[in-house]
Amino acid sequence: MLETSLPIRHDWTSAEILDLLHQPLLPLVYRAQTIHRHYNPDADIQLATLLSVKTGGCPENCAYCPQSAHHETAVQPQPTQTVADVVAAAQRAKALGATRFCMGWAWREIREGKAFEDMLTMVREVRALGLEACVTAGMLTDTQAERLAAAGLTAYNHNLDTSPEYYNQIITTRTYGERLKTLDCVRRAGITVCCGGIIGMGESWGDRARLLEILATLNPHPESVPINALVAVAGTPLEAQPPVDPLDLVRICATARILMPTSRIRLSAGRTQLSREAQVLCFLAGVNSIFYGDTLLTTPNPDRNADRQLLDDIGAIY
Ligand code: SAM
Ligand code: DTB
Ligand code: SF4
Repeated sequence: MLETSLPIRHDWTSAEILDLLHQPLLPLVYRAQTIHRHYNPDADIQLATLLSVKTGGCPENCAYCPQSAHHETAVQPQPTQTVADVVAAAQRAKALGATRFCMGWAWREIREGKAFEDMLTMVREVRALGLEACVTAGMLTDTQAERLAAAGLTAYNHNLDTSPEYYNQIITTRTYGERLKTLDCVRRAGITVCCGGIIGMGESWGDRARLLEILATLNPHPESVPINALVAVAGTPLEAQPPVDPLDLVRICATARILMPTSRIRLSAGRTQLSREAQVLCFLAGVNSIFYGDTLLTTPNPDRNADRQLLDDIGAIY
């Protein structure tokens, strides 16, 4: 039977996923593209713009993150951005063609108070512009998730980052279980889930398969799956990690597309290290979103004009 006529699966095993990851590249990409075109016939590429609302000084010790207070990096803690500044940034992003606006807070968890009330206002204002709104701000409670849902939040980003087995090599200030619990709160509140990981932190192919297994056995699948290539930032414990082989990234994107046919697969951090051709291969493998704008949260992203040129050169719908 044609794979595209089978129901979407939530029972993938890591052995099956490893087998996919190890397929010859071209048949793997062909299979991913076939599934992609069946489930997402427009194959449009969503442009999402990121803004760091609260930068640096984070109490968590994520080994990859330039914003952790545990690492000495060039990122200095900044005052939290005001509602007016955030709304102005969202207006600019919209005028430049983004349809989703993602706001980040370098927090372990959301706390009650003015900062949270401001976050709710930012969400309402971004939605009022007709943009999708996404927030990433660490752990949250059921009540906070419900309030974000009531403000109109489209998605909450909370990444699992890597496999449960490799997790404590990367972060020790929180557990994988806490991450999953937060995702559950988000889901229960009716907010869509944005959850993915980072490739290139020294993890094995087995770890990559396990991360994909956890994502692909969530039911429903996360609506949005960011695939980040590590940005090795000076001063972080992972500063000396070698860059990911772009073809490995293509394999991971293709496998994510096969496992989660209707999710937006987002080629996220690390695009400055990728050639145009490598990015096009990722699109062929089923990637259908990128971060659009000159910075991610604190690190560079490709130039806006270069991204538009690339999308125009391949005739992409965006
Ligand atoms: N503090 C919140 C949290 O960790 O959930 C939200 C902000 S945090 C910066 C959002 C995500 O950015 C992380 O989960 C991680 O996947 C990604 N990220 C952070 N630093 C990165 C880096 N150097 N390279 C690639 N991805 C990174
Ligand atoms: C995601 O998975 N990647 C984005 C977004 N979600 C919040 C963040 C990437 C951050 C890269 C490092 C930085 O710029 O600080
Ligand atoms: Fe803090 Fe998030 Fe960075 Fe971890 S990834 S240090 S939780 S901002």
